[in-house]
This record gives sequence, structure tokens and C-alpha cells, in this order.
Amino acid sequence: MIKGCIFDLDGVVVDTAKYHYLAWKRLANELGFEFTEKDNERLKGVSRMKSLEILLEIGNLSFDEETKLKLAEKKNNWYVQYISKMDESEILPGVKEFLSQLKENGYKIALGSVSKNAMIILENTNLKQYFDAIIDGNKVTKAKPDPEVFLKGAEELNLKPEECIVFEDAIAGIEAARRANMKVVGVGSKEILKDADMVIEGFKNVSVDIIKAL
Ligand code: G16
Ligand code: MG
Repeated sequence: MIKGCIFDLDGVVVDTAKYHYLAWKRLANELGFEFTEKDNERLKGVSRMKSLEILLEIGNLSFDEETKLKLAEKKNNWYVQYISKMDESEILPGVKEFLSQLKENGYKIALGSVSKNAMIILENTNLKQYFDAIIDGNKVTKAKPDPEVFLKGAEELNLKPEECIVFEDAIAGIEAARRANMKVVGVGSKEILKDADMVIEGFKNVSVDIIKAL
């Protein structure tokens, strides 16, 4: 029986995926190459350093460790600048209503994000109160598709993995949920998220009944 829901943050609860994209694109352009939205799918849910590796592979560039750390820091500074202006208006449609409904129906709620900036985003958007457990990039050592982030989420909720479902917008996140032995609802496009148990476009008009439908 499903007793808990684990939410990815970027692209599921808030549209920070667009800010990650803008910051990576800015870095790519500065390094002299193009970075498309399609390329960006490969970075979703992936850690900062792994994302940089993928970006440099696309641009056919290689750098030493020190330079790579500087480039990642540069991208993060831009990203932090973008998200510092966020407020409640950037919560994706229907998310708050869905979280409230889950609470009313006794489901436990966790955040499962590999972002080290997750806490600032939850604070800026006033969403922290909804979560019984918050797993972010400061609590995990392995990024998605490794299941660590979701397994820790279940553990902090005091639930078994199979009692949890995951909401994810990234290919890497869907794989992570599967490896954690959890059902997964993809949030986004059916073509991209074909390995999810079910795909929804977003949370607008979505009720807790979808949990039973899984
Ligand atoms: C998010 C994003 C990724 C990002 C990662 C690390 O994961 O989807 O694109 O690279 O966090 O973020 P940061 O650089 O802020 O530590 P998630 O798990 O929330 O989708
Ligand atoms: Mg995401």
C-alpha cells in the first residue's frame, strides 16, 4: 500500500529546470558552443559536476579539475542569482493543492532532490512546511540515476521503498525510482518519460486518486 510520496524539486514542484538550463547555456555560449533544450534533457536530475562533464562532452572540450570546479562554480553563481528572485508565484500549477490533499489524506511527503540549492528554493517559495522529510544534494553522495536520494527519502519517512511513489520530470530520476523499487509518475512529456508507470503533464486538476490508479 502506498503511504508516502517523494517529489523531485526541479521541474516538478517549481520550474527551476529553466534556470538550470539558462545558466548552463550561458556557460556553453561563453565557451563558444551552442547548448539546446534537447541537450538539456541529459542534465536534468544529474549532479552539478556530472552535468558539467556532459556539457563539455557536447562542446568537445576538456579541462583540468581546477578549471572544471571554477566553471561549475560560475554556473552555480548565475543559477543562484536566478533563483534568489523566486517566490510563491513560481510554484507549478496545482502543486500546492495536490500537496494539501496528500496531507489531508494521511500520506507522508518527502523531497528527493540532488540539488544543493533545494533548501533556498523551498524557503523562497514557502513550501518547506509541506515536507515531512527533505533529502537534498547535501545529504546524498550519489546523484540520480543512483537510487540513494529516494531510498533515503523512504527511510526518513519511516516507510519501505515499495510504500512510496516518486514524482519525477527527468529520465535519470525515473531510472533512480525504478532502481529504488518504487512506482514512478513522470511529470512532463510521454515521449521523453516513457519508462514511467504513468505520465502526467502537471498537477493541475490532479487528485490523490491517481495514487490508487497506479
Ligand atoms: C537538480 C537538477 C539538475 C541539477 C542538480 C544539481 O536535480 O535537476 O539539473 O544539476 O539538481 O543542482 P545544484 O547544482 O543546484 O546542486 P533534482 O534532483 O532536483 O531534479
Ligand atoms: Mg527534476
